Amino acid sequence: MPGCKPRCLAHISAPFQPIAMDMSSQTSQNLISNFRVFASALILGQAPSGGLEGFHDFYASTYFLIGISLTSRDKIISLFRACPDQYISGQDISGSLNISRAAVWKQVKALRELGFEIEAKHSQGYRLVAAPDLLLAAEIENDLNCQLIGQSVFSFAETDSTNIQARRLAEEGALEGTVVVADRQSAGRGRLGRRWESPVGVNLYSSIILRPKIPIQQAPQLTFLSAVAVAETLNEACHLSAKVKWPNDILVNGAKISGLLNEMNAETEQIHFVILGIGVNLNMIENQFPEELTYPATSAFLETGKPVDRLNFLRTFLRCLDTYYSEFLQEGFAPIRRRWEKLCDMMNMQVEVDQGARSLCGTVVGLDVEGALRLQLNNGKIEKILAGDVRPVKKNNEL
Ligand code: BT5
Repeated sequence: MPGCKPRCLAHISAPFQPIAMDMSSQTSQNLISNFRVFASALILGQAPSGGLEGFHDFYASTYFLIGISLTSRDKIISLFRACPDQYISGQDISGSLNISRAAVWKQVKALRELGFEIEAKHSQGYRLVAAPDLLLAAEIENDLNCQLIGQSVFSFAETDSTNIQARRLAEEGALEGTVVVADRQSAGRGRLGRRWESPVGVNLYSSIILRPKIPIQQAPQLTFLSAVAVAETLNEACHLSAKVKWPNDILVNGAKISGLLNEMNAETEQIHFVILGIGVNLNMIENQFPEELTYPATSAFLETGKPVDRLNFLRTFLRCLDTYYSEFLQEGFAPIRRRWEKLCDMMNMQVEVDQGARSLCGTVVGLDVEGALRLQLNNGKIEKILAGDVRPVKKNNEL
């Protein structure tokens, strides 16, 4: 990007490198140096391209395409939301937006084309009857009542990856708490270059910019914070029993319903920004999943048979994230760690950790302050697991 110093962009879920460490070793030092090595590898592979021009290109491909100004449309939606079930006269709308009555009519027509049900009554004006299942910035922001999250919201009908867009915005100075959402991602990303399937209009694809003033080695804690917020939102809003799986998955009945891709931009000891990338399968159906899945996958709809209101889900999630993030900034990691351990599907279970070169067996006894999984080996020693694939040990009579 022009005028931009090269900075490191790195995945911050715990597994920086496939190694395990002894509790007594110089963990922080090792974590930081591993992180830097990993980070610089990523700078080379994923140098940002585009810049603000690129951002405008994408913006042009949003709902904007159907011919209405985003600002006017958002303002009209906000007016309707501020006066639920009430008629607003064309004159009032035209006065508030400083546009002609004919332009108001054009905006209303365009909103109807987007799926908004708007009643028009002679001498009374317009009334919003029903809104479509779209994640529009004005709908997300309206009365959100968060302290930090959602101060600014960007909504795309389609983009490559919300994480890429969030990074562009963050590099341009976007506020802490800025939220990016898309209805579809053409290049949704998982970890380590894997793909995240992102079909149109059914799921949540969102990235949130944070600018925490914390030491770099504490950044992985934010992965656990976002995992707790996603799992608790699924449990509250969809009445599921979601569990967290170390390091970055959320499972329902053993199948993956959500994945997190958290990335960081930092220099020496300072974090410039963190991007929390969150994908949640809400209304996805069987034939929308990729054929080749590493693990079984599911959606809230497949689990409950009930469609999920995506806007409502997102707003509940953002409020939950806001509460936990504010708590994290004030009280540190301890409360999040406790919640994560409560939601962990493998606490006190015998597991096998596959780290490529070696595999370990032990009992999961918790999470450490840096986000490593604490595994008690059969000899009683505690190993800190920083990377690896963790699976429950199958008993002899299980398939
Ligand atoms: C993840 O990676 O689980 C992180 C996914 C993060 C997605 C969000 S969406 C918003 C933001 N913008 C992005 O571009 N990304 C983030 P990982 O642990 O590597 O899992 C990827 C693997 O999950 C794939 O290799 C597939 O096997 C499987 N998979 C792909 N799409 C899936 C889906 N929709 N649901 C469940 N599993 C999926």
